[in-house]
Amino acid sequence: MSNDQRFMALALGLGRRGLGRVWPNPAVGCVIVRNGIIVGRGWTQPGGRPHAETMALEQAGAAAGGADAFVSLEPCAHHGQTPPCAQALIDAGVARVIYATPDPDPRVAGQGARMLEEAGIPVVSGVLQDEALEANAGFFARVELDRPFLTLKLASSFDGRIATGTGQSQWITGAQARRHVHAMRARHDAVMVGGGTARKDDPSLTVRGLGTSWQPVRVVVSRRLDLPLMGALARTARETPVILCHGRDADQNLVQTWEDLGAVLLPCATVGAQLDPVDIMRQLAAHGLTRVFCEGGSALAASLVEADLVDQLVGYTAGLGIGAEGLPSIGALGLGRLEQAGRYRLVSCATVGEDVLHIWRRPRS
Ligand code: AOF
Ligand code: ZN
Repeated sequence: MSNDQRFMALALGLGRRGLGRVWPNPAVGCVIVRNGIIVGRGWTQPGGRPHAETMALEQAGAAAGGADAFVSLEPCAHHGQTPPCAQALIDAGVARVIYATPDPDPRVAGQGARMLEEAGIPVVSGVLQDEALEANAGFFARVELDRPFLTLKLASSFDGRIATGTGQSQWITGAQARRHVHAMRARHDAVMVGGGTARKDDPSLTVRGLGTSWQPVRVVVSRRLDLPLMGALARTARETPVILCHGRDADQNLVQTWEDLGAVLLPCATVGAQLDPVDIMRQLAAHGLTRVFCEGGSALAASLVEADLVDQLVGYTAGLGIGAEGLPSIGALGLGRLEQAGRYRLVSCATVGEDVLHIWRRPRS
């Protein structure tokens, strides 16, 4: 690893601290290095501002003059609540800017690099680019694909069931796996479930037990909005945002009731009797979400897998068999042949307590 790569790896690590709490913005990291010594570190702050460079430059103060700035994304060129980061780097008198990957946001898209070059500052792009694309896969998906990066989590028995035939699901996986799920939730902008799960489990979908106060948004997909009005989500919609993706044909009284409870309502298109999963994702991206963590149930999981919208599978598998009368983790897909099933590639496999954690990625060309 070169020195540039080493410092970029640090910037990337700092950037990842923001994951789940900077949407609609990317989670960027920045280190300012003078004579081989780090004089400033920054990362995108909760809510997406201040940007990473602002924080790092502030920390570096006058030491930024003549220093190298490593940023995990091309510095921005547009005027937001503060002047562009490219301008801030110029004003600070940095000697060189090294960034991992260009910013696809049309307000930046190469213009950050151009501003720096026009000011006579040497710019290096593409250092640890793959890692940067991975770290901000959510932001890139939102800007380039009009949808969030989607992870589907399945906590199931050895035979892929998420409940017994009588509906008992608590608990298939152990306490450590469930704690791991909370850590996963914390790194996503939103946790999403289908209406069936919201009705049956009355989940709160919050992050608990990790000493963090930031919460992901809760998303429920329910065409008819037939969700418990006295449930945990309804009770807490004012404290922690609840987004309801519903059909345009949902009962207007229910739409009003949920608005009064403090939920955000996103009307979505339907295909046949179902909500269109592509439109659900488009609406969530338009709302600014970049990383969505779907926790089922089987009908929503099936519609997302069928539409090939799932980028990552996170499986927690427990050592028990529930049998054919149990509820499958993914509902019917109507597959005739194996070639019709999208293949995922194994990324990692580990034990978490008594259970196995396996993570899979859908290769995209
Ligand atoms: C940076 N450093 O830390 C981040 C950047 O709404 P605004 O004004 O905050 O701008 C958001 C855009 O800024 C976002 O779409 C992306 O292009 C860039 N994010 N840029 O130089 C940062 N978070
Ligand atoms: Zn910026």
